[in-house]
Amino acid sequence: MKEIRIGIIGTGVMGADHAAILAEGVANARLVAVQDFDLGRAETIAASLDVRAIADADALIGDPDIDAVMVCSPDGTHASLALKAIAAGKPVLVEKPLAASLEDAEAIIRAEVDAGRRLVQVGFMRRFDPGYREMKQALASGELGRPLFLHCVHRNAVGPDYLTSELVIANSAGHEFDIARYLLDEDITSAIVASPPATRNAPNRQPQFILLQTRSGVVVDIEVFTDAQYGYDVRAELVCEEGTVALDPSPATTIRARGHDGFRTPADWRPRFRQAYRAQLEAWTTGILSNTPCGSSAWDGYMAMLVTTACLHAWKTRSRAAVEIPEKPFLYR
Ligand code: ISE
Repeated sequence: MKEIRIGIIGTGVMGADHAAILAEGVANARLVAVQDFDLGRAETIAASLDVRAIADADALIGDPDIDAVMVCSPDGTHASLALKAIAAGKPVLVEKPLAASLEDAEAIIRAEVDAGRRLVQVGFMRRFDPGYREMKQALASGELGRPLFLHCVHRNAVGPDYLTSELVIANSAGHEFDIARYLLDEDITSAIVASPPATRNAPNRQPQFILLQTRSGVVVDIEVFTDAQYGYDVRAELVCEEGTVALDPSPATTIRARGHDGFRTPADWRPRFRQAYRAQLEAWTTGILSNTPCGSSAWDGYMAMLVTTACLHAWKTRSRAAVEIPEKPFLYR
């Protein structure tokens, strides 16, 4: 079977993580080049993984020895790089968010529709997490009946300095919006947001509590607390007519020490979703080879951004905001 030769744009936290996973070996995939605006950083990673460092992102996208591109550069660059990959006819896995503005996301959708094929996948890796997949299967089996509530918790140990109350919604909560649409298989149509006061550990941002409702009426509540101190913790429970299904965070081992009995929480999302990142890469490259795109499409990335926009409006106006969803192009049906 042919191998997909991959080039990564951006070797910060996520680019470096993807590069490390690819270097360990992913079926059908081979990392061949990395690029970063900090050429020294790209060169260091390239040397350690025995791949090429390319100085310029456009050159990486146009390189005839690169079949597919991963965009892991700062959020503001995602849209223009995705558009260039579409123009070059190359599959592109864009880290979330798809774009920095709705206009840019819409330009990506138009470009894909004009190209007549799906080239963009958005890096909402939770869709490949075994726990979330089992939750979806349990719902699809019908044994639980109709879904009523989806409870979600998203806690980080310590947020980065630049994180504001808006970014808690715009950056972190996006994963919850996408996974809620994936699990429930329907669109989110309204949002309300309430926020407690900032904590003494992070006085410049508030935790957020988001209440969404789907088209059929399922209620989704999301706590996003980026400064929970104790570690990275993601939870989800789907409550249905006949029972519930929940993520079980307990790993295979238990630690008993210093008066505690339990398991360690991961420091951040990378170890927690390691399996999901790997499965996402495998599914992406297998999908390229078989011409069957998978994962979150550009449309899904755009939907997450529309929910974000509604949440920010709801937060600022302290009112319920509707999610205005345009007609879905045929390409994404
Ligand atoms: C980060 O960008 C992520 O993607 C993580 O999954 C999320 O937990 C974190 O809050 C975001 O800042």
